[in-house]
Amino acid sequence: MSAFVFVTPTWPTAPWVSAMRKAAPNMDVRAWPEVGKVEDIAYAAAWLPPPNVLKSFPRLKAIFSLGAGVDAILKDPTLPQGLPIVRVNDADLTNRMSEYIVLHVLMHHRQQRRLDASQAKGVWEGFAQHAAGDLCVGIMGLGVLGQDAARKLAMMGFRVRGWSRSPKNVAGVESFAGAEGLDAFLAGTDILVCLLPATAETDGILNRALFARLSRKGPLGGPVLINAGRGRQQNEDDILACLEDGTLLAATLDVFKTEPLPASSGLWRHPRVTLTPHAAADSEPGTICAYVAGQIARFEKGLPLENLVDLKRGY
Ligand code: NDP
Ligand code: OXD
Repeated sequence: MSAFVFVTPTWPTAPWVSAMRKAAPNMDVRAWPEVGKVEDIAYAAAWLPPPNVLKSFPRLKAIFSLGAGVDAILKDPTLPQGLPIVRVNDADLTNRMSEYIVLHVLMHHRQQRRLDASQAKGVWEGFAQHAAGDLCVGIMGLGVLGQDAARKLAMMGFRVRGWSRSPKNVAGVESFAGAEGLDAFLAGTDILVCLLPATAETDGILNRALFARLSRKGPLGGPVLINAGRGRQQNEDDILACLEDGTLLAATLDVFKTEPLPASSGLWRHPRVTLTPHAAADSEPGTICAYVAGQIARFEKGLPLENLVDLKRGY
């Protein structure tokens, strides 16, 4: 019988093994490094697999990323070539991300950090509140996650625009595409949300030159950055310097160049930075394993796998 293995050295494996056994009761489920006979392994689900592990399974048929992003798998320099790689596209994960984006857009829009500071000082002090429609939220990455967050923000009355490689048709969301669409996209954006995948093209994209192109006409008095994509995309020195000189008003960051964020980072203590520990949209073992088991069932019936990674694009 073919076997399934988790290769997740930085995660506790017990909840994943038990969720997969529940989702696929007839599957022989294992967890690296207790892989048994490597010839048995037909499917692997991974997050940050150590080099040479996936490569050591000679009969591997497909690899599953346990997150929506696939950079954690593509960085394996020994990744076996020619195998399908499936990424997560799951309603539970998508809803979690949209909750995070809506929460932080609202937090900046309603100036909650300033109100918290007043409360901490025991001061009864309000700040001008604006209509949602006075602000434009610009989402970089209008894929599965970006489109869902865009729809939910538009439903709340925000003006919403998105930027992607190819143009999109999403009700209530203005679409901008490619390098030629970036300037116009940024020029009208008050709150910039990044939900891009980590690729060679998006590395370092969130930098001073880009922040300087954001709108400065919005009611908050300066542009806000929310990054829940990947830390590789942001220049953290630029973010701190731009917060100091007013190029940025505030930031919410869920992802960092180095995770956990080193104690020495000035981001920890900046009064206009809100940090979360890569927790915007956790992969929940029950729903993700049901999704993976469903994909394997399709594959074994001869149906195509869904949500395949395009290695040429890198996502
Ligand atoms: P998708 O692949 O569905 O969407 C990616 C979007 O980015 C697409 O719209 C794509 O354009 C666009 N894009 C990619 N490269 C470029 C580029 N060079 N220029 C312009 N647009 C580009 O991914 P998801 O929405 O599912 O996930 C997005 C990312 O979110 C993940 O890769 C991961 O990094 C991050 N993530 C973070 C989590 C967290 O907890 N912080 C949790 C889950 C995901 P096009 O549509 O034209 O292809
Ligand atoms: C993901 C993540 O890519 O959690 O799903 O970062």
